[in-house]
Amino acid sequence: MKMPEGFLWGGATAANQCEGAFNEDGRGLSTVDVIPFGPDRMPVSRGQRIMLDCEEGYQYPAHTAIDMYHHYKEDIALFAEMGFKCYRFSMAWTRILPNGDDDVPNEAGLKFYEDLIDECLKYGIEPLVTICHFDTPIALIKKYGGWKDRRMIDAFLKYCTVIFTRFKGKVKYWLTFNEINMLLHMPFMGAGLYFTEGEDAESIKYNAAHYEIVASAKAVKLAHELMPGSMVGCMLAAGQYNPWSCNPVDVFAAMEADKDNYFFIDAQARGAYPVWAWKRMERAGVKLDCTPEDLAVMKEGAVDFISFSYYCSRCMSGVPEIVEKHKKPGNAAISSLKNPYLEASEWGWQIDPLGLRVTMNTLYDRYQKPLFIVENGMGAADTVEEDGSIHDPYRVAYMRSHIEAMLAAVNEDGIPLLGYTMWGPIDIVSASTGEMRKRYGFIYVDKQNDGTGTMKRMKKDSFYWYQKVIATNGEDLA
Ligand code: BGP
Repeated sequence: MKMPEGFLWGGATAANQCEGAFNEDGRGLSTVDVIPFGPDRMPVSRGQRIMLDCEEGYQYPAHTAIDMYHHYKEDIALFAEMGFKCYRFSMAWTRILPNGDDDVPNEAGLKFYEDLIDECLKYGIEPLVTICHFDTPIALIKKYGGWKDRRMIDAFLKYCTVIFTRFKGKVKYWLTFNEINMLLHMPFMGAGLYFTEGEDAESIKYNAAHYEIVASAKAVKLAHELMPGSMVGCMLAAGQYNPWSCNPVDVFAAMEADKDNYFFIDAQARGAYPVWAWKRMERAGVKLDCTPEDLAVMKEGAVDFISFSYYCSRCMSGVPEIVEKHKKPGNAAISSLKNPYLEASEWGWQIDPLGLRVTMNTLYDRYQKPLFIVENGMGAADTVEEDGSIHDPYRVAYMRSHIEAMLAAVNEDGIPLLGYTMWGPIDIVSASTGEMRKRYGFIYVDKQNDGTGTMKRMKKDSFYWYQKVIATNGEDLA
């Protein structure tokens, strides 16, 4: 089996996890810059521990990351050597509008992305741009409280107008918000939200979600006006919930858990909230600040394609004792039970390639729009041998089994799929833990958890494997 001609093979990164240079050339401060490494990372990401500036005694991985800001030419050359047809990256909002809503954009920021895009185009690599990947400008959090406030919509549109005008003709594929459903699970990382004593967190989260959904729809409309022929997608942190057993209460619980995530994509793909969403909000006592104009905008701004990340499936039961007993420990951003049928990575992410095929079928049945897998991969610790080689058969095994599932979904189930940009083709900072040790790359970067390292880039065994996969359009996965 192989993929159709023109299939967009490639890799994906996010600005804050690779660029570094957090305060260079006029860049403003963003949420991701103040999310520290260590035990406070999750409380800050969740909006429970308020940190709106860099504090003494903390290490902030995004400040230097892998310094792609200064290495992008070398890195894109390596992507081209692997045969990439597509590179998904995000623009840092505050590199372009340092305060989030400046009237005059920062030319140095725009120039950086222009050079990066030109570098991709030089090799025939199609850029796929995420407009907002976990980075709300701190200045807008101080001004509005982040996406708590409707005025964020205009700020976001201002940013979109600047980048659409500048990059039209060069960038065809765009994504509005990375993993928009993460807003519910990691509200500060997802939308710059934090909560103080006595605040109604549920209402704040759903209203912020609504403002992002409206902003996304307006961005789709604007993109179509300013860049005819452009394609704009939504982006879901996917991974279907399996019922713990065939007990109907488990089946129901799994369906309900899925709805937390479909809430967003249903609205972005269909241009309207599903009926159950209104009931859910009513039950939770959420008063949604939704105007008739918002509903009209949502209708007109439905997305062109559905993109998603897939790392693992999830599992849920409707029986409280089972949930208690089998709940995954630790810091998982999205809750799940431990599925006894599946192996897991060192970080406890369960490996379920068939779940990717299930997810693809479900999403296509639900929306009838082309899909794009924009993240998939395995975080693992690597060892550099004395001769500089890096043997990573575990990574190849994970990728192979998922690409097999993807090939089956396309060839045997007939699902339209635009492309596959695996996550982290080069080692970058982990979003959930802030570690460097959790590596996804085909290219190793000499940067360690404590911030030390030469930043030297080295090819792992998997580099040559992916090169062959792309060269044969997925036919040779050996
Ligand atoms: C997704 C994010 C990415 C990314 C990836 C892997 O949730 O969109 O930014 O990092 O997950 O997660 P982690 O880095 O925590 O291993």
